[in-house]
Amino acid sequence: MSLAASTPPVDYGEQEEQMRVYLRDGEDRAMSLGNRGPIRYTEDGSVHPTILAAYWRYGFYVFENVVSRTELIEIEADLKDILDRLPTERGSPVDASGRPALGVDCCAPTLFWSKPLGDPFGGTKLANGRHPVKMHEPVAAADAPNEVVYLILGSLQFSEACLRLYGHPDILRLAAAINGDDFVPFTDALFIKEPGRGASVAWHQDGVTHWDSPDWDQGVHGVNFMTQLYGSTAANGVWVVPGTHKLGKVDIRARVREAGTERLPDAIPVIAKPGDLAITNRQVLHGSFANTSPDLRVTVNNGFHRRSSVLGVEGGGLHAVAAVFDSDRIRERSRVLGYAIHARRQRFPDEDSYDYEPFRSSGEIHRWDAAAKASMHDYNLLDLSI
Ligand SMILES: O=C(O)CCC(=O)C(=O)O
Repeated sequence: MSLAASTPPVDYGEQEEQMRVYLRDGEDRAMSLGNRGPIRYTEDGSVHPTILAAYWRYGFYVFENVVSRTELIEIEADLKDILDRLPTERGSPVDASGRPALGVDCCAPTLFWSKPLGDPFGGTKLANGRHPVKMHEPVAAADAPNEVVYLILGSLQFSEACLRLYGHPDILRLAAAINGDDFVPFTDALFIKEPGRGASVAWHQDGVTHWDSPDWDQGVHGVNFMTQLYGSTAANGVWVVPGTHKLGKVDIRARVREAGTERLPDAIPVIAKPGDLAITNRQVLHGSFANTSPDLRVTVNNGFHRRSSVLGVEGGGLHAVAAVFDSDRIRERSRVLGYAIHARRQRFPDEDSYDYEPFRSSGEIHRWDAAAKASMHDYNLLDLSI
């Protein structure tokens, strides 16, 4: 797949007019909700409390202008390389140039395929059945491939620029403000929504382990960071139903039934420009529609948890094999954070580098070098999936 390939926009078929109205209304509501703006800190360096209050109120927030143009260009260059190296089709060992394809030597779940404009998870038992309703699957152009890769897990092993982004001090300060200074990694991904091809991600709430826990609260399943390489629109972006992270398990089928459509009336799209960063509470009801628009969306996705949500907990098994997460497992998975911070310091030596409290208190030092790079293969087998 190539970014240059232009795909003629397609539409939602007989639902096109309703969809257009929904997208336009959603965009208006997104811009007036009160959960967006630049990242701001108080004098003592804490994330500004009004930002955190809005995040906890709505379950998501859009930070404007977080990632520099220089960094976006580097991420884009890596993305192009990743796309060039994808298998020619599902099951193929080689890319379009005949080289061993990206991800085919990985044991961890890595490449996710869908038919163009399809909804591979909706209405299935996959991923613990957490996507109970299938989204509308518009018809793709006749010349579209049979399948596209729309999601890549373990993405930091394929891109040093994405690894450096993972060490971004604003991202890590926010992760600490939400999950505590001893926050831990969850998983990393690239979501690729090609114009006229990108798959739906049906309505769901993330998180599988803590819904019935006596310790359940609005933040127990952590937070996802979604950096936008090309921006995010109502047509290609994630939609969120504000406040649903406070409700426990939402009856998604009932919501769609009551609305008479999968266009949930109270949902709000993430509207973002290149370099903006959206954060979404993993419990908030969210999803995205098939991308019939002419605009590509690429989200660099990194998740983080509270340590207390993970330590001693049996994982959900969605991103990695289920196991009880002990402190060795957490330390081993957190190594990648150390590499990210060091790789970033090498590339941006004048930046105020993030000082991760668990490394400070344990004295652990992580260096980003060739050996570290080699050790990243399949690192996401250790994802802390809850
Ligand atoms: O980026 C998307 O379209 C979906 C993202 C999502 O559902 C997730 O990260 O849980």
